Amino acid sequence: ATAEQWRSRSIYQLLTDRFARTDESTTAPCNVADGDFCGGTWRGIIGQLDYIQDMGFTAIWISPITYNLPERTAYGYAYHGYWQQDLYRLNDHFGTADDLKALSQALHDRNMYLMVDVVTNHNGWNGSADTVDYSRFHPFDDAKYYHPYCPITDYDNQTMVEDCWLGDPRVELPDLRTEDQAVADGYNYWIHELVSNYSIDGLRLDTCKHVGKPFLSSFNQASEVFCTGEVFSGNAQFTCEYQSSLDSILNLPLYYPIIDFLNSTSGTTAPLITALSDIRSSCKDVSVLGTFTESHDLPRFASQTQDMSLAKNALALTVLWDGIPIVYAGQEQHYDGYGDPGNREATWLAQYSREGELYKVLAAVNEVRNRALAVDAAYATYGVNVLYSDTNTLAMRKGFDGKQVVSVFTNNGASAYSYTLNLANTGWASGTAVVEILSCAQVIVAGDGTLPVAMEGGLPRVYFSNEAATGSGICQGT
Ligand code: ABC
Ligand code: CA
Repeated sequence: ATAEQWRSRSIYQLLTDRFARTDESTTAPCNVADGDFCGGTWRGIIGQLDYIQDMGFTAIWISPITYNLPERTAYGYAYHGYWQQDLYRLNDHFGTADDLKALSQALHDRNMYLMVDVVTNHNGWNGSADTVDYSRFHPFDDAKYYHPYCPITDYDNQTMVEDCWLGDPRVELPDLRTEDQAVADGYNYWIHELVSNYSIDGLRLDTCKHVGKPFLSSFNQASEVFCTGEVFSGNAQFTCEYQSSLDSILNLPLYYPIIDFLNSTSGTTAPLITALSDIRSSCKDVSVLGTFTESHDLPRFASQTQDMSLAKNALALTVLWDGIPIVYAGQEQHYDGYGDPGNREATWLAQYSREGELYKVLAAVNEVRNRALAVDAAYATYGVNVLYSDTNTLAMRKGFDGKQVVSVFTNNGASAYSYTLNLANTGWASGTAVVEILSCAQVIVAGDGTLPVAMEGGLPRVYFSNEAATGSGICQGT
């Protein structure tokens, strides 16, 4: 699928080993500190697609699917899939070729997309650089395909970031010479075939900051599908530059200001508003950036605050902001692991419960976004318009007249006092009937044209017109 097709999607990110088992167990132990395989599979995912789809997601992003180093390392096994050794062999912990095809088919039967994580920067080796046996890798089975060993010690030195090795002497990540034609040709041939063999709809490209831009652009083209790249930097200018070579990038520059605004009651909106304009002026197309507030590399939101209202604001903002929302499995269950490996908890241990408050908030905000896109595809390209902000609260509009979503986010927290925020410039005329989709409260735009927003308990508020909601599942069709 193309960038234009992906722009209206909403992605659920999962680590294949940690999301669902073939036996559908919800009690199989998974101690994150051990770094063991916990038993998640592609078949297991098929068994839980209702759980994902009922939250309103229209795509999933799974772990890398290739064969990884088989040994137990000082950091445990390669359960995450980022320690690749053979491009032409599947990771048999996750299933067979038929299983992966069945997953792809099951998704397509539901009109959902499959995004696969892909690593091109390195392979994985259990041990130090001087012990690497290059013949164990396939197809790049000789030292000549790799940069000579040097560790990345200075992340501000871009030559070093691209040409030296990630990893450490416990697990080294031998660095491919992706600037060489032979290596680029090998990767391009492989990805083209992989995408077609498994009917993959999109790719998440790992470690893009460590790979040259010319390679990225040829790889994106060769894949013939949408690619979003991981450029691990909070700097908007630096990160956005990669959108000249790739369809999309993960919005790290937005991640930090969202977290700083919402992870405590003392955060502020100003850095987020600055980031909005920085990213808009630096990035080629903000409508296809990946918006997220958790990932398998970063501390869970709930490891920073247990406040449920703040968690709800973070999820609502993730889904309703510009770009393609990405929610990392477990965020809906308020998991609170702190960083790698603590943030890689097994989703099944929460029994795939749909009763939790965050599951319901996600279902509601995905539903209104899906509806807004269905009534007007241009919703995706209507850039967030900030209607109001103070230190702790931000109100915004997204979407053209009559089909807009107006939302209010606050870091006042669960113990906040109640008040009414009379919001101007929503685009709705006085007398318009709108519904607050998280509470299903009916609200009429006031005679002076303002929308009376009932702020309570630090909850986010999200409004959509009754007219645009009619016939949808939003608040029972209102
Ligand atoms: C293993 C162990 C860990 C152990 C670690 C040393 O080794 O499991 O317990 O702590 C995979 C596995 C990991 C594994 C690693 C290494 O491989 O998932 O469990 O860790 O063996 C991607 C993936 C990630 C994956 C890899 C490698 C890459 O998402 O899951 O890890 O295939 C860098 C890379 C980035 C990478 C990330 C983990 O590390 O650039 O591609 N992610 C700064 C640097 C960034 C750096 C980041 C790491 O720190 O600039 O380049 O990312 O924390 C902002 C700045 C940023 C700055 C941040 C912290 O602050 O603007 O530049 O980022 O303000
Ligand atoms: Ca590199």
